[in-house]
Amino acid sequence: MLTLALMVEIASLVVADYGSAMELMIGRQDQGQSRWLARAAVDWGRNVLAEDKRTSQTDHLGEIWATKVAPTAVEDGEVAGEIVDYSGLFNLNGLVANGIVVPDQVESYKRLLRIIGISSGEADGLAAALVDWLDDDEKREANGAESTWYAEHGKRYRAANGPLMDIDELGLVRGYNEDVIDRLRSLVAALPESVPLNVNTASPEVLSAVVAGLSIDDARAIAARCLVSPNANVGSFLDQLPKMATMPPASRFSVSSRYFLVGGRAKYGQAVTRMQVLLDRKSIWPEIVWQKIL
Ligand SMILES: [Ca+2]
Ligand SMILES: [Ca+2]
Repeated sequence: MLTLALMVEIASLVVADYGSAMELMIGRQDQGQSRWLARAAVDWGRNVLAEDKRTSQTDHLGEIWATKVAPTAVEDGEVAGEIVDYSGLFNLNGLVANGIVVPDQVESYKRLLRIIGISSGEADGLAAALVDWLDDDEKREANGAESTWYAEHGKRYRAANGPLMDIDELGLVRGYNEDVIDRLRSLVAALPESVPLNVNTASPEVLSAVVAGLSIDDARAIAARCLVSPNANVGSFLDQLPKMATMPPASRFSVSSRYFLVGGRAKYGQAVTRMQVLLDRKSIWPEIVWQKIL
């Protein structure tokens, strides 16, 4: 398996060549080299995920990919990386399928908002505004917001009427201030399509949100058990749900993951680069959905 150390070694060789030609541009040189290192960390993530797919049928937090790589020193700098399973997050784009609202997903989302401390009234408004942002019509939900609402409130953009590209896009939607987005950030994702939730990596908050009648305490117990003994199949997760819980369709769940976010952070001289890449591991080699340099 390709380790981070090896990736960094390869990157360092490239960096050394690249750097020597640009001695007069010290600042830019540091910037370029920190980017190479961040890229190496992301490549390391792709390799780890490909190796995992080759050797295991399920995905859980005890696997190698889930271990953060702490900042590791390299000559004149350092590099770090981490992989987050986005198939274990609540997919905001799932509130609407093919342009049409999915009512039970909206109910799950409202539960999630309440779990993170948002009042019931505010949660209803936030869910309605997001549904309007995602659905393909211009008919406004109660307390929602379509293009006319944005125009009336001095915004120079229309409702997207399509999937979110990224969580940061939430900042454009009615009611989503920084506080709300910060609370949601570690729990939700904007995936390009509906995929089953990986119950082995989902947080207690998300589990409790997607299963009506599963209390946050029961969800914490299930998640804690899963760390010790991950579910080999969806059935073993469903068996642990309390009798009061409303059983969602089993097809909503999975014990493996398709989407991952790989984050790389590198420092070289004065320059720091943070890079994020969303990967789709539909087949063994994960494909890049988007990438960002922060
Ligand atoms: Ca795996
Ligand atoms: Ca709409």
